Amino acid sequence: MASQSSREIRVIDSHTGGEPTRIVVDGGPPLGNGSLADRRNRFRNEFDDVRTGIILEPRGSDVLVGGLLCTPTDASCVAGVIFFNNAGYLSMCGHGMIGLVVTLAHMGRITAGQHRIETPVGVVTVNLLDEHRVMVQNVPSWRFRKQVPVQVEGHGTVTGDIAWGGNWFFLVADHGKNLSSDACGALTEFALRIRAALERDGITGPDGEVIDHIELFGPPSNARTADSRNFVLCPGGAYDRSPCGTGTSAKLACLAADGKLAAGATWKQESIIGSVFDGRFEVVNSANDFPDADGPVVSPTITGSAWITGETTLILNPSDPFRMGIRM
Ligand code: PYC
Repeated sequence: MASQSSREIRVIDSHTGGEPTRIVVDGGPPLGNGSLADRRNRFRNEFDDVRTGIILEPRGSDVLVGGLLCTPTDASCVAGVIFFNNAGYLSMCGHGMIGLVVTLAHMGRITAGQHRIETPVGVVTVNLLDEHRVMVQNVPSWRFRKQVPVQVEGHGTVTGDIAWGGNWFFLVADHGKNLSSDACGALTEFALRIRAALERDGITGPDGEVIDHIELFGPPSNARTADSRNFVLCPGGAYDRSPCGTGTSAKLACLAADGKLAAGATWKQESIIGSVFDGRFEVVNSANDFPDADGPVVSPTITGSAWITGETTLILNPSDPFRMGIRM
């Protein structure tokens, strides 16, 4: 039994294509009623220990993505969400959004059909297709730079595209690695070296944004069920078990820019563990809003499935030396 002064946080856990999401449904930090971007800043500046308590061991793990359920400022939205992980705060999270929508349905807050969700980087339209399957219309996605060479320690030169899909990605195909699920340790180490090389060379987004996701591409395990397989390194050093919704959006922007996929056609992106997201895009005519785009700005739609894995009350007892997580 929790002591009187323990903090209790109610969470609902799910996984989307193997990648876990933990939605905080009660007991989160008091962030006020400002914009979601303001509330995310307040979360970061004043309550970051709550993030670490929820997401780090011993209550969480490096793989877990958290989402704080918020009251939206936009009355047309059913909910707001601020995503976070072991390293900090995510602008958007595709697998997490699919997990959130299935969680809202599990809570009885939504039924099948279209809904709007507010995030710190804009409103996202989602469609609950059945109990598990969700379509997410992600934020506008675009390529910033094509085929940027970078010298990777112990490997040589790789070239990658820099693209935004709700987070910043470096997308690499010429790595020469076998994207096999039993090579995740070596792939993680390799992707970390690519990230270090980008940092060393000052390679960033247009306004100096850190490129904190590395995405490696290879052939699918079965050409009948997917178009490509990926390995995605997340900011905190864990790899995405799902095909990564924002990473798939960045990929769609690059395919559109290269004329390799037509608007409306389906791209099946397989993850390193074999789960698949369906991706499609429409071109959005907003070149003025994205003067740095190398290619069309696309509105990506990502479809995947999530399952509820548990409902828990986290207990943060003041006498527990690790109530705010194991922070190293
Ligand atoms: O699905 O967008 C995503 C995502 C980002 C980090 C982990 N998953």
